[in-house]
Amino acid sequence: MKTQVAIIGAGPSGLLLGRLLALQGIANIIIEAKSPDYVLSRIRAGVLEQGTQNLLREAQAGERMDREGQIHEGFALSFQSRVERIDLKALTGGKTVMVYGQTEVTKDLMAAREASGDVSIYEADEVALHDFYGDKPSVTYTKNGQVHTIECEYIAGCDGFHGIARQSVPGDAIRLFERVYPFGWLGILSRTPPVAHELIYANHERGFALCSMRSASLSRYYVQCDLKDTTEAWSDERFWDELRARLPAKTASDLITGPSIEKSIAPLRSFVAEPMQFGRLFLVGDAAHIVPPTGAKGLNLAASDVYTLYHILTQRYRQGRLDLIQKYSEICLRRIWKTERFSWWMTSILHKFSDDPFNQRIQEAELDYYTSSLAGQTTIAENYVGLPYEPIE
Ligand code: RFL
Ligand code: PHB
Repeated sequence: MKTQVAIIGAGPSGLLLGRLLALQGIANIIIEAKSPDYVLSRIRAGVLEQGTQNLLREAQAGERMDREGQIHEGFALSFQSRVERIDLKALTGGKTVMVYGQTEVTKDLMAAREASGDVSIYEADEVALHDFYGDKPSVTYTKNGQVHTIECEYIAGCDGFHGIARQSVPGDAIRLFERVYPFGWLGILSRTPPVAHELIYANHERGFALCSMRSASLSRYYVQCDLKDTTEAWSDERFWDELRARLPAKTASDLITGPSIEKSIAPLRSFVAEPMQFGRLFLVGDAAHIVPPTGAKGLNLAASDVYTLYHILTQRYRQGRLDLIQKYSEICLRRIWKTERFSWWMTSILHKFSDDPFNQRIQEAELDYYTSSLAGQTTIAENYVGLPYEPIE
């Protein structure tokens, strides 16, 4: 098989890039290790920045999002039994975010790809990248015991943190930056109405909690947990009791509970790989960087990488611009590091890092300071709605 761009991974990065390139007439094939059902079963992000929404519209995959997604004009920070609202819209000159699940985004992009007839290969084993430092890169994989080769001009590594693309780069060509946090998030999905109309991020001496949602009848809640915890150790009852204990009294009493329909534990990590381009290979999304979910940035950062690569490749194929290829890393990394900083900061002010009460008081003072100052609220708001994209010229 032959194509222009081989895309490894059918998560949001790979599907969105594939769709945008196809709409520009740039041929691409997606190679994914898992089945479509498996990809859709991963419950992850829920908050989309305006830049991400716009890109989905440009990909002609935003119709259901615009119909079913909820616009959020603010969110709350809770600490010391207080609830302080960050008014995103007022603080950013009218910007908002959209609550629409990653599962739905993925479903919409998969449907668009199926309708357009562009090739996706699911359940591909032993995916391997070849010759991306030369002029004729290729990707091989096995399926049903047979080896297949895709010859291409560029490879987009959209295969997540554990993918093969980053691992295929020689160790001396890449620099890795990492921080692993000493806790995880235990998340549940339940068919219950959300406890509030807007998200609540709670700092509490027992640990962090988050009240989020997917729709008017579907809630997503998280509590900070120990890294050694297992979902078996957390009955639904234990989860609801712990969540209630970490919320302000009024919110706790408003909480409607029900059986969980999904329960999982995610470790928290900050990670950046530099650079993100190696000859004809580009790393995109979680393959190149991870943020802890506290700022709701992972999927949005993947979308801004896609925006940059999509524009660079479009100019490459439309105008023969080769000079932009080498700019991919620096353009992406400027926005990535600022977003890494925000996600790290949100994580550090909201989570319990130790039993030392001094730390708790410092976090409370920091939250008090930021939420009582217009400058403080503004810096939170402009990062939360998403920093601007750099134009590609
Ligand atoms: P993905 O989604 O991991 O997709 C990568 C795909 O590549 C496939 N793959 C391979 N394919 C072929 N060959 C191989 N060797 C392969 N190895 C892997 C995988 O099967 C998979 O299908 O990466 P992508 O596309 O870059 O998307 C990134 C986002 O998924 C991620 O950043 C977000 O989910 C992070 N995230 C959040 N982001 C937000 O913007 N807002 C949020 O509110 C938010 N909440 C979250 C989150 C992530 C969480 N977890 C579980 C880590 C909440 C949680 C709990
Ligand atoms: C979610 O709804 O899954 C969600 C929302 C906000 C975050 C992280 C996750 O910061």
